[in-house]
Amino acid sequence: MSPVLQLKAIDQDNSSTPAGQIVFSIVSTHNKFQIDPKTGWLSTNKVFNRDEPDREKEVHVTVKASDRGRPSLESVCTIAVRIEDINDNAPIFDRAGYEIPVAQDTPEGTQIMRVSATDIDEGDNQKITYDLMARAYEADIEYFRWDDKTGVVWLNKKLDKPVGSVFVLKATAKDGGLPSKTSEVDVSIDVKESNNKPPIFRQVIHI
Ligand SMILES: [Ca+2]
Ligand SMILES: [Ca+2]
Ligand SMILES: [Ca+2]
Repeated sequence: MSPVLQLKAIDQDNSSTPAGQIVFSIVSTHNKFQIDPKTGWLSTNKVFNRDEPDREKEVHVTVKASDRGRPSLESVCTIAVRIEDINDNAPIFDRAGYEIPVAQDTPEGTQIMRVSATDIDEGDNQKITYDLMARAYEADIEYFRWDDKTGVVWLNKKLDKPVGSVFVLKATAKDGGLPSKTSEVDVSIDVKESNNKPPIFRQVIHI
């Protein structure tokens, strides 16, 4: 239950008579808010969710100020309550893991892959920063460079490793919330046979 705002109403009748005494109540039937009949303090009755699936970005509530006169006179007012986002979702990678074959003779500077994650929060809470790190051998990471905003990964130096070698890495996606939330995923880069072999003569037999 969080306070939202205090409603004020003025009644020109004398406040020492029932006709000048104000009682606040809620007209809306959705039951998402409550109001203190005397002070006019409006407060929440539930936890809202801006994100999927509820998408409660703005919630309307209609309140009523009635006097105690007979008959009672009243006035109604509708308030739009804007729901602010909290960082309750971590980024989610578009794959459970990445397994990328890269030819052994791939030139440095070639884009070899892109990691991608999405976050259903808003603003900084959904702004993702990517990082890549070696799981097995720290020096492995020197073969790669990446853009921490787009998740694009390039080869940073020639793959001077035998065919069949595997770089065991991990990618992380961290959002900009306070506190932030982070997800990680396995990335393995497999060194494959070169695509471009030089032509080789077949054995020629002279008779
Ligand atoms: Ca009145
Ligand atoms: Ca988030
Ligand atoms: Ca959220």
